[in-house]
Amino acid sequence: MKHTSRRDFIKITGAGAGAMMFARPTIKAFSQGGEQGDVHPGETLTRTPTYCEVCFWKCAGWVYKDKEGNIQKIIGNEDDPHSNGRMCPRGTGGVGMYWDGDRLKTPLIREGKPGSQKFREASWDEALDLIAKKFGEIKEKYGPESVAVFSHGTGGKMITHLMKAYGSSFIAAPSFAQCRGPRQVAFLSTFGEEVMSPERTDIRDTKCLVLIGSHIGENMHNGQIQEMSEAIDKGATIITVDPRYSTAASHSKYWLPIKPATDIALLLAWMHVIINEELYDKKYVEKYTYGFKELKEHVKDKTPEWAYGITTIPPDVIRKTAREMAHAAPAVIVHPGRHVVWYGDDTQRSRAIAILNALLGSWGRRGGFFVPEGVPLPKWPVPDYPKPKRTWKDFYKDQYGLAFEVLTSAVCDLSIPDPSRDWDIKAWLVYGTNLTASLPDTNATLKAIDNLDFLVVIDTMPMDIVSYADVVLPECTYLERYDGIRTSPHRVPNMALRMPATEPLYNSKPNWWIAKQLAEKMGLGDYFPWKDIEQLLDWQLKKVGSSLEEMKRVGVKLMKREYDDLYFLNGEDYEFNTNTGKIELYSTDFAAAGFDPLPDYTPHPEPPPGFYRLNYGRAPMHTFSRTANNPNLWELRKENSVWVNPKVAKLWDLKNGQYVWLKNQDGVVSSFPVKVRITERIRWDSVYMVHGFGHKEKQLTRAYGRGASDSELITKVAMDPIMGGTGMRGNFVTFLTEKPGKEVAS
Ligand SMILES: Nc1nc2c(c(=O)[nH]1)N[C@H]1C(S)=C(S)[C@@H](COP(=O)(O)OP(=O)(O)OC[C@H]3O[C@@H](n4cnc5c(=O)[nH]c(N)nc54)[C@H](O)[C@@H]3O)O[C@H]1N2
Ligand SMILES: Nc1nc2c(c(=O)[nH]1)N[C@H]1C(S)=C(S)[C@@H](COP(=O)(O)OP(=O)(O)OC[C@H]3O[C@@H](n4cnc5c(=O)[nH]c(N)nc54)[C@H](O)[C@@H]3O)O[C@H]1N2
Ligand code: SF4
Ligand SMILES: [Mo]
Repeated sequence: MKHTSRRDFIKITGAGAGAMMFARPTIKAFSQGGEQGDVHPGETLTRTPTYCEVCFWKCAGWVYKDKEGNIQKIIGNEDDPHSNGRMCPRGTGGVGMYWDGDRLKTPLIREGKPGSQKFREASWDEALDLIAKKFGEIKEKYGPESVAVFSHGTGGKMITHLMKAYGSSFIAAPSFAQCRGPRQVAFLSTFGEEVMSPERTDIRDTKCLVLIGSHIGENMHNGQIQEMSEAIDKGATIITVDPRYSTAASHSKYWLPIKPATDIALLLAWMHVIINEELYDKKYVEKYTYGFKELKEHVKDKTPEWAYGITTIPPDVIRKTAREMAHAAPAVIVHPGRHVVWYGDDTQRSRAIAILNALLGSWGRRGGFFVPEGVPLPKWPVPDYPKPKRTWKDFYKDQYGLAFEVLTSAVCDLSIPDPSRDWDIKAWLVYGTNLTASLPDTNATLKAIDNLDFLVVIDTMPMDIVSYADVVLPECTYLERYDGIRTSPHRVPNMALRMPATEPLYNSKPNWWIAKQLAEKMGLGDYFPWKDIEQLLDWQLKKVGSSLEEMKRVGVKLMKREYDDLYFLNGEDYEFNTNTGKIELYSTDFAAAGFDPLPDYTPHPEPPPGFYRLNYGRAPMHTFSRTANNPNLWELRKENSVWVNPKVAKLWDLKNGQYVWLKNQDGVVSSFPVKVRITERIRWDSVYMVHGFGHKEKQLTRAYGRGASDSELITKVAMDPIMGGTGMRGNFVTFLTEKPGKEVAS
């Protein structure tokens, strides 16, 4: 067993961070651990509160400025349960988003024909007038549902509020069908509640943490990493199931290098052992669950020997790890993961994870899953939204029965005219999401865009999606604006404030201002009745016993729990929010919607000869495609590489550091070459790369042409029939050592 101290773990996970040199000379400090809060001797710095937007963990921190108003550093807020006073390397480097000289600086309007790459600068008034006019015309001619919205990130709330007031019902985000959707549906059907964000995993107090492809360590979700290192210090057992030797695997007692796409078989075999050896929590299962008999029958023949043939994990390892979990129970977490859209049967895999947790009695128990509580911030009263005439469900009556958010793929499909329909989506408003990198099958996205009458993009950077817009609105960064109060539920209910540390650079504006201005121009001013966001926030905060003035001082405010139920299910009666009022091992929701009520293993396609499965994930110092051009984080990692097993490298005569092009099963070739990294840490049947590189937009002066884009190579999507998740890990690539000619690069 390999115990690693917290210090080591943080050091490993934040690789290179300690030696970080910032591109802007004015930014001197990198704050981690003990350095936090240190102010340079002789300098007088002032500080304002924020919460980070470099990823969706939303850590609260302080932005320090010198006398000239230059931002010097961002450090964690000690009271914040998301960060515990520390930011991750991306959060500290977030200031690079503010300094990036490539930022969008002023509104832009496309000149000439659709598709022309010529934009002219415009005033806010002109750009917003144009949008209001176009949206007005579309509403009149086709109905307001013909304008679809894609949004991601905190500011999206204001924009979606505006568009719901307008009457739009097609409001989609990549956080559902490209990320957490399967786990949300699975946990909701099993426990009647979701896992939420930050996850309600009680990692701090766990005795056994099972990670199934959840690569905490590369996935830098701050509080989660800190709790994991705390648990390791306290002797928790880590079991990592990952075809790749991940950072988490290197800190694990057991690393199970599973054959990709076979996890459900392993999960069923674990259930088999736990039930057969009577290791499950009998009292809990009897009192709180529904369908144990059916489950027992279902996994009767799912022996470790059966799973061995599928997963390549030896039977004795399956038995030993099942026993480890049971011995730690109920202080055990089979982690639900987060980006779970892999193979198209992901809701069933997530269900298997949920069921395993139920057998172990970990839901609602210390060291398992706690019960989070949020702050109920009131909404400023506004008129009801108009009732939409159409929703996406009207077009997918017999499909994706358990999806409860709009599918991004449905918006794309409905934007392409089809003779079987007399109605199409005509325009998109895209806020804070780089769709050509975030949605798989880029060509389908581009085809939909080609068919639009009008595309508006609100972004901070000239990202790829921006180049397709008819109108571009430059938002200021999170460091230059207010946003809604962060109230994500946690062990202790809490609120965090984001306020401008400095005036917006250039001619950029905050989302709340953009939404309110547009609302007024569109005759929807009633939906934005407050004078400015300060008035709104102060009103909301006063209703819960605080004020804007107080939040500016403290940044984070911890509140009292209303209910003393952080852990429950120790024998008390409890009614779950499911059809049966019980934890559903056997899902009545799934049965009613025509899906297998108990998860089953189904085989998935294997790589064709000469091809390797395209596996992808995160790098600790980058977030998706949004940070590739950030001067501070770019310094830490300028491009991605493709991980290749030594056996494969030998076969192809590849050398470490050599550049290759990747070609997928459909003949799509990466736009740019990518550096080979030869390593035993990846199985011979797969290659691995970090998502978010290979930018094609030349205005991104640092990120342009660096590395390869996984999204581009993900042309085959395995749709999850249950909720429309876009399974992305069924794509296969091969190597091209020469720059491909025109005929292959089509
Ligand atoms: N191939 C592939 N696809 C994936 C994934 C993957 O690993 N591989 N991951 C999936 C997952 S888990 C997720 S959650 C999604 C993420 O999907 P996205 O959130 O779309 O990811 P990004 O590529 O970071 O795009 C964010 C965009 O918002 C802009 N932006 C950043 N800050 C602001 C701001 O304050 N205001 C405005 N207006 N814009 C801002 C950035 O410049 C960028 O254009 O992607 C999914 N898609
Ligand atoms: N630094 C950083 N951290 C982030 C983000 C970021 O952009 N940057 N994004 C955040 C977001 S929104 C999300 S959703 C999360 C995503 O983070 P996770 O939920 O942890 O991501 P996954 O993509 O599910 O997991 C990637 C891992 O799955 C493994 N894997 C691939 N195929 C299989 C398989 O068949 N079986 C098993 N068992 N494992 C497999 C890969 O080898 C890799 O180690 O990260 C979050 N944290
Ligand atoms: S985990 Fe890092 S990038 Fe994400 S919000 Fe926290 S500090 Fe920011
Ligand atoms: Mo995600």
